[in-house]
Amino acid sequence: MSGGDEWILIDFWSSMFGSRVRIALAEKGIVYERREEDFPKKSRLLLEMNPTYHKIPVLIHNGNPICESWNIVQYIDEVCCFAPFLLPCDPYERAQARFWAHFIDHKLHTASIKTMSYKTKEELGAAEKEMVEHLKLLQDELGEKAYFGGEEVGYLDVILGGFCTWFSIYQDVGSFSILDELPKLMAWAHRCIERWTFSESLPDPDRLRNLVHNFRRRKGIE
Ligand SMILES: N[C@@H](CCC(=O)N[C@@H](CS)C(=O)NCC(=O)O)C(=O)O
Repeated sequence: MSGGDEWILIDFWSSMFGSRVRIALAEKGIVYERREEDFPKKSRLLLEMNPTYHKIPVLIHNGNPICESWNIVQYIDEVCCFAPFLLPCDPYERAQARFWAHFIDHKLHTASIKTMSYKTKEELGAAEKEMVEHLKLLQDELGEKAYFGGEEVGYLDVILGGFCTWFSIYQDVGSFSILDELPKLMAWAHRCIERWTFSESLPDPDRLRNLVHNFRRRKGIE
């Protein structure tokens, strides 16, 4: 990487996946140009740069598109081979970090969608139970550490960090208190949000709350 590199991020403000990339770029101190999508329309640039999935985020580095947030964050860490290092050096710890990132995308994200789109009290109860179970496993993985990366922010902090603003929205839309059930994980989220690299990368909570309620009204569930 050189000082003359060009970084463009195709993004959408509310996205937990886009937030991850914003956090990683901020942690590495990379200046980039942000191109905001106007969903549900999709720009020609997005269709061209992510012809497989047509999804944001896409990071374009010197003209080369990189897709999938978990992959983009790893790419940033590899190309910007200077501190703060996000992925651990130890191969076993790296494997563990990638395992939990996969868990977040496949288990936690699915439960999150269910929590947003429930129709009946029973569906909400089941979705919340699932969500809390998944988050408890992540809280156990965090243990007594300040961050998943240890004393410093690491890969998993960035990957789960994209969800930080969403935690309050789950509580707002649902009927449970994540704070009471997951005090250590919520303290972690608070620590993250205190960093400018997270707070400036995460969506505004009020705007996000409105978006979720509008989504639920449009779907006829509110
Ligand atoms: N696995 C992808 C998920 C990306 C994703 O779901 N992006 C959403 C926004 S949050 C999107 O582009 N949605 C547009 C669509 O599905 O048409 C990643 O990690 O980047």
